[in-house]
Amino acid sequence: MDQDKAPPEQAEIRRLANAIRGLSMDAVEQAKSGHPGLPMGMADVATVLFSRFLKYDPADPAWPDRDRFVLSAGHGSMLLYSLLWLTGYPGITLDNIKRFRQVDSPCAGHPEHGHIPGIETTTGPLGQGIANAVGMALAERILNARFGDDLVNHKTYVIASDGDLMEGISHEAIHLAGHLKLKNLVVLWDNNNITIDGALSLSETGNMIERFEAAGWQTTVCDGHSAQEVYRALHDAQESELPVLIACKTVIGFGLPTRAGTQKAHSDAPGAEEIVGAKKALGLPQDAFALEDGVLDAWRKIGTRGKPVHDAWNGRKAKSDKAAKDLDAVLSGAIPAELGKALGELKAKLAAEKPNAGTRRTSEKVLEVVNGVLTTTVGGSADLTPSNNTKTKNITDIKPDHYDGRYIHYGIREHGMAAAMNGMALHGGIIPYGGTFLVFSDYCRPSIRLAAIMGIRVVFVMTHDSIGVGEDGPTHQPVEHLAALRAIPNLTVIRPADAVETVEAWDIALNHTTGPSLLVFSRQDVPTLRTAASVDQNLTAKGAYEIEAAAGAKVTLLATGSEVGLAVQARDLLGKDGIAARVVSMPCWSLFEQLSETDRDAVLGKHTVKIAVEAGVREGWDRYIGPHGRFVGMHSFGASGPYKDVYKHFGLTPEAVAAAAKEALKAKN
Ligand SMILES: Cc1ncc(C[n+]2csc(CCOP(=O)(O)OP(=O)(O)O)c2C)c(N)n1
Repeated sequence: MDQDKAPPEQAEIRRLANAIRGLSMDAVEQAKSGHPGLPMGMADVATVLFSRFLKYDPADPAWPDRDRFVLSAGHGSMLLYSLLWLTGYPGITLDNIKRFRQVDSPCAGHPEHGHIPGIETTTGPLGQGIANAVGMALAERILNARFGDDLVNHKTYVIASDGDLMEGISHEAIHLAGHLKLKNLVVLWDNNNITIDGALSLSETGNMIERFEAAGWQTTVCDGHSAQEVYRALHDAQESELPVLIACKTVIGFGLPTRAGTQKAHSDAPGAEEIVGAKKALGLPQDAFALEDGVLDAWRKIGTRGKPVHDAWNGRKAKSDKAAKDLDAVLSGAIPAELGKALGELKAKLAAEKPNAGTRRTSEKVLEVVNGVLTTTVGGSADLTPSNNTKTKNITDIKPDHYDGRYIHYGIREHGMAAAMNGMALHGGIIPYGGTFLVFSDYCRPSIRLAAIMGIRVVFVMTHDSIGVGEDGPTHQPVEHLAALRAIPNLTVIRPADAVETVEAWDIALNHTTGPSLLVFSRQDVPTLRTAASVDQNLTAKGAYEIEAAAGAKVTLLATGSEVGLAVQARDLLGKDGIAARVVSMPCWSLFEQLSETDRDAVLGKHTVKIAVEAGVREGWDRYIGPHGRFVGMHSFGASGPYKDVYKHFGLTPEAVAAAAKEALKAKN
């Protein structure tokens, strides 16, 4: 944004900022719930940012070249709601603010992406926002490398609190941003020395400035209540070659007569007396939600500042026909039909070749095709690239100052990786996928959960899916993870059984635009079970389907991933004993749940005895196996040893499955 040349007047900024303070106090008081401290403390900083630097146009909140603003400290949500309403964003009214934190209001307790245009990401779990912002800033650099300054050249601004910077995820995010030299990232730290328990000194003695500098950031300090100092700091940040930290010294709850500067300002309704005193001190009208004369007009005018810049961008875009078309295509996130065709061909080829391979290896083959057809996929791994098989030969690395690649070495930063992927997806123009071991999905879980809440397309690649990991032992063998991940609403967890299902899983994940997918791949080799006859449709998309039929079946063996092959062997054993058993592959429970009851019953085999086979814990399986069924799986953590021995050790064998089926049949009859 072409900032105004001269720093703003202190009185002007204070008057505008006090509108935020008044709205925030009143909304929290009305709701008898919320956090007035941060909005009141950071109002001056935010006002300088929104009135002088931030590039945005409320008339088109989705303008792709807008600056992103992330309120990482989501508890201060009234700051964001005030700014969005004051500057004239659609989708928010004063009535909405009056109903802050009520179920019918888009002004939720913490900012929720999708509720109001201008909420770039859902925040609340501290540390996530700043880590999302790293992904947004990186996405900008990647698209900038492709489309140039004329079409893509914006910044990502973050307001982060002490809590954001104390959370471990911030370490990963800060170092990743520093390493990648994300010069378009600016963090405004609300340096107020207060957390919920009291003074920051209760729990922190580190030097934040030195910490950021050690990670490769440019840093500066300012008085967060001085318009000139905040202006100067933001002005200097514009030309930085490094990511920038601006430490803004502020008073939490600025303006509250007795609570300002104390932890009492952090949350809770200030109370009538405190509000009366604050409004007097700040020169605000006493009536609830009333603004000083002319302030709303002044804010609305500020909200139009971006229009000429936006118009100029539109003009440049109109001139560059081909690039503009490409940019639109990339930003649309659409998957060309060509990909479906290419994946179909790969499926047929794999069904014919019948590889005996870990699904992680097949996944690499799929990605080779995907990355060849799409230009929007950006892969990565948390330092497990050769194990996760996430890097294909046709893409190159993204490096500091070189953002024209499509692969990110995230380092050993699972949490930061997952949050950055969310940020890239939110930014738009990129379909992020990234890998680690399934057991370390625990380290990504908070971000996976947020991706699911936001309903964004992110593909989490989780290899080494079970005790099949073998020698690395129980620390590396997931057992409860599938159940725990399946418990996250709106997360599509797919554990393919073979090469064909692996292709289908990727097809589903890439085309699924309303939520994240998590693909679970085996380390160890698995046979190809699907035949050429069944590759013309995506059976994985049904969630579960009969992979081996049996006339007059008495038993249904339900299995996922590498255990489908095991179930097929058990079926053969049962057949030898004259017991007809069918096998159902269940790669994705949540998709299966979307089938009609009749279809589900047909797949499960209504009148058969059901045996579930999965190298994970039992949680969840009972709903499919019913009271007469059996579960063959894990009842404890795993053990270190060659994987075939480990399977045997825990009774995950075709013989054990066949025995369980016989026992269940006997008990039923
Ligand atoms: C991951 C996570 N842990 C805990 C909380 C609960 N919580 C909300 S704000 C906060 C800390 C408040 O201190 P600070 O971040 O400095 O914010 P301020 O008091 O300055 O508004 C905590 C612990 C949270 N939102 N997220």
